[in-house]
Amino acid sequence: MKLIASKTSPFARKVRIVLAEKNIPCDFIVDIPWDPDTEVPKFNPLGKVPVLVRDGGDTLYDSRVIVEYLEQVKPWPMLIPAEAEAMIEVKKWEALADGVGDAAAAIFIERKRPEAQQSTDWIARQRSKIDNGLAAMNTSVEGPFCMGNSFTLADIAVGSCLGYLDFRFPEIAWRDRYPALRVLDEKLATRPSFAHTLPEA
Ligand code: GSF
Repeated sequence: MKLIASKTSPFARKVRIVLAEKNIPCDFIVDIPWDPDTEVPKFNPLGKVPVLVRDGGDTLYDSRVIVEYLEQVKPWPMLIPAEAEAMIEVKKWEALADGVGDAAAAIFIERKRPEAQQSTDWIARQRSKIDNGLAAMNTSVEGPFCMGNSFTLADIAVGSCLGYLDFRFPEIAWRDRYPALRVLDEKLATRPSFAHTLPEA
């Protein structure tokens, strides 16, 4: 299997952490979808990373489909609970964390445009999604993990999102306002799967 991704994408990091936690071998092909010579559209018509290329050439996207697939391929250690309520709760966490990542990535892209073309309203709207999303996560963390004693995909999605904010928007300083997320992040940072996949330019 091959994972086509950038080293900065929070969605790709989610997949990389799942691969590491499940100890699934996978080649990592770095491709930045914004580069003029990107090959991503050959693998994903949406031109987005991450893309998983299965042995045999079939491709999977997006990150939520990929992690679901990896859970099917190698159920242990279990990252998505089998029990329906807990499974939906994990998916809700993932949607929330991915949504914060989407809003942060949208601001990053907007700020790349010439200053006169940037929309301050659009940036403010995305910023409120980040702030509201972080506040919702902070009040929902049960401890020690998002959903109590079990380490799940919820923690992987949240940790990836927080790492992206540190990387692109350190000025948000989320640790000062969201103590439960700070404690969670400190715990997650001790796992090799998180330590070895930190975003880098
Ligand atoms: C989001 C992927 C995405 O936005 C997923 O895989 O979960 N829902 C999707 N990827 C960005 C890079 S990053 O911000 O993570 C991407 O590939 N953007 C290129 C583009 O043309 O939008």
